[in-house]
Amino acid sequence: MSKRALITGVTGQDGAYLAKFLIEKGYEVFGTYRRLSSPNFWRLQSLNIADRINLIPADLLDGTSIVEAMEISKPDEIYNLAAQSFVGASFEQPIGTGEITGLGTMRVLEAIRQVNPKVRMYQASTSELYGNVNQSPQNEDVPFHPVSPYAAAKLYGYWTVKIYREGYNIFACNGILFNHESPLRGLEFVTRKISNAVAKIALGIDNIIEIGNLDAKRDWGYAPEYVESMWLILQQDKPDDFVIATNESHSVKEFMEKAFSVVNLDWQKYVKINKKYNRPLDINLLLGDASKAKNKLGWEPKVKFDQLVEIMVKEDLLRWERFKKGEHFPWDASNYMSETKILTRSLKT
Ligand code: NAP
Ligand code: F7E
Repeated sequence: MSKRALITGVTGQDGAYLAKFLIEKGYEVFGTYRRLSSPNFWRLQSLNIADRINLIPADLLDGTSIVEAMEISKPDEIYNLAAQSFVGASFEQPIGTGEITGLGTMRVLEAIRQVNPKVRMYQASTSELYGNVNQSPQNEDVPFHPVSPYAAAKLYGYWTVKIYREGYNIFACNGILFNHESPLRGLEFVTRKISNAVAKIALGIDNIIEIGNLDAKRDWGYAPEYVESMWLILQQDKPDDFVIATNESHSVKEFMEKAFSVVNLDWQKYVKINKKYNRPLDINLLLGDASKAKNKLGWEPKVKFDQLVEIMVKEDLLRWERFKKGEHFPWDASNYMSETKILTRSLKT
């Protein structure tokens, strides 16, 4: 009989890639989605898997709906990916972020404890837990020092996982994933914001990108590879926590330079600094050490920085070209106010 997996947050970047990966492994995949006034299935549609997932409405704010999702799906494995995941927004909505990203994890663990403690659970923990540490690279033993409401909420989630593992013997694991990106990344995150802007500028649809802290450095990997590590973590004999990273760190400025070089343009002509994108606190440098994952899971990243940037810029170029030709395809641009203005303007010209 095929294994059953329940993914919270299946409509997000990682949820979509993980669902595809598990379907290809022969799993029966269930995924939770939020009831919104407009459906948000563009990622599942663009991967051609929307009709291969059993979709269940559930919200991490509502514990009853998670219990219900567990009862419907009867999973062997739960991947808790749902979160208010944008660090910037966590400063504007700190309470909501705490409720969803922090307490939401406890609601999933409680549902497991009550419905079926044998279920294995993956928790989407994050390199944001490290905050501004002095120790680099960061491995599983480096102490946490969160510097955002998002990171504080994730820290709560991280510890609840450990408490339920040790206290109730639940197979619950933290994947401490460093930033991972893809063409399915939300447009508010810096990498996709840049790849999307570069595509528009190269095609003459736009002429500027406004950006915040160019000096921040991140360890950026490729999301489709990172979701494989989530599955590997749950296939081990014992529950454990793992850092997943590329062991390379690059600045936002380097990302910008590389992205513009893909379309043979000089980035400095198009970039404007706007302080409104700065955060009250930001992390200067993140650099992961994923040796434990390599040794125990056999996981290693293949796509590195330059290739990642190229993949993202080329896919956004393709999208804007298809849009200009009048094609209809699953895409997120129309969900964003800034893009809607450009879409309308382009249609008129
Ligand atoms: P994402 O694209 O922002 O997806 C988040 C998902 O959570 C979406 O499906 C969203 O649904 C759902 N969600 C938000 N609020 C919810 C609620 N109240 N109840 C139920 N679902 C809710 O994030 P991602 O990049 O795929 O990341 C997946 C997870 O990994 C997140 O927990 C994130 O914090 C964590 N993480 C991400 C990275 C990274 O670099 N990507 C690194 C480390 C950890 P809608 O579609 O309805 O908004
Ligand atoms: O910012 C700087 C910004 O929003 C990266 C989430 O998936 O990864 C992600 O969090 C850096 C920061 O990602 C802009 O200040 C400059 O220093 O793309 P980001 P993030 O905050 O690293 C972690 C691992 C997660 O867990 C999160 O869920 O880029 N930056 N200018 C900017 N960032 C944005 N968004 N927009 C700018 O204009």
